Amino acid sequence: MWEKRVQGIATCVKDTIPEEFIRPENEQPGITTVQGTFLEVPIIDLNNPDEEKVMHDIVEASCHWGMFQLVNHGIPNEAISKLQKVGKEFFELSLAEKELYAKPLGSIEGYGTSLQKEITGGKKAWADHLFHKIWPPSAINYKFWPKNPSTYREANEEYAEHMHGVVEKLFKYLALGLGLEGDELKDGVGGNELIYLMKINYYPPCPQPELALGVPPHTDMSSITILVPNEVQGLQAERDGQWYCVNYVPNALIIHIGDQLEVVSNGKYKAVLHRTTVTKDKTRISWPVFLEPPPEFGVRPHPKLVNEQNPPKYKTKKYKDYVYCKLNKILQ
Ligand SMILES: O=C(O)CCC(=O)C(=O)O
Repeated sequence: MWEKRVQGIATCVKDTIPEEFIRPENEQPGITTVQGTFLEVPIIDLNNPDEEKVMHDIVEASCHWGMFQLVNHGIPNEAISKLQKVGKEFFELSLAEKELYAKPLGSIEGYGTSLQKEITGGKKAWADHLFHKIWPPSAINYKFWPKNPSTYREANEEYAEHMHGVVEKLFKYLALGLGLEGDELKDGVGGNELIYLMKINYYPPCPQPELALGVPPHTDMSSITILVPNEVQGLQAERDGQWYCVNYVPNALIIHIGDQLEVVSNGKYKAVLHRTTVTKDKTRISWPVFLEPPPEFGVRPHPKLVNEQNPPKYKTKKYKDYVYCKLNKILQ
């Protein structure tokens, strides 16, 4: 099994990486990254007393970038550090201990490496991951939460609790910005049944980072993704057909607009196309939390946002069907 995990491969390879990780030239970050320019992704202060400005900035960023960084977001730095510490410690365990949490066939939750069907162009991504739901309590399956380190559960529960404030504020501002009532956008993607799916991406050092990708280009299937990275650079976003590095801002939360928010807003908010790169000598780790509708929940353009002049641009689709089509590359 060790040879299947990228973390294991990374410890065995010397100067060159196996062929299955070498991306085609039109995807290689060494060729396709705009060098020397960091993308000026909007940085928004969520604690700014001028709420009109906060709303305006969030709406602008969501319409034109699909991405922004939130500072003064209300999640204590200590809670984030604890989350990062236990996640890092889990990946530093022996392979045998990590494999106790290996994804069963057909499960999204668990420890693993990208599935064949998620792999683009037959190439593999330079990353391992762990997925598990952290909210609501009825959706949690603790069998996928590592017992080692012993504070793993406490750190994840604490982080989930702190996230609620950010989630509520984001949905409220995004709704008001479309002329909806405060709850209406969140209700359109699952309301109180919204699922928080935690993922840890573990990107080990890579001897040929210019040829490989950590995560290939994609938009998130979620409504919104709230991500904290460690301090190692690696997130890139597409802008006008070019790939740019996104600057690491200490203690910021990176917000991605996902596909379901694009649907419910009838295309006003744009899901961001992004990918990750890896580095020669540092391990990058990131903790995205995907805010997802329950599987049976039908997502559609909000009825208040469509009319004769603005017909729906997307079909109504149960989230589980959306996921199936996207993973199997079936036209939505
Ligand atoms: O690691 C990152 O910064 C982004 C991760 C990501 O896009 C994903 O896991 O879907």
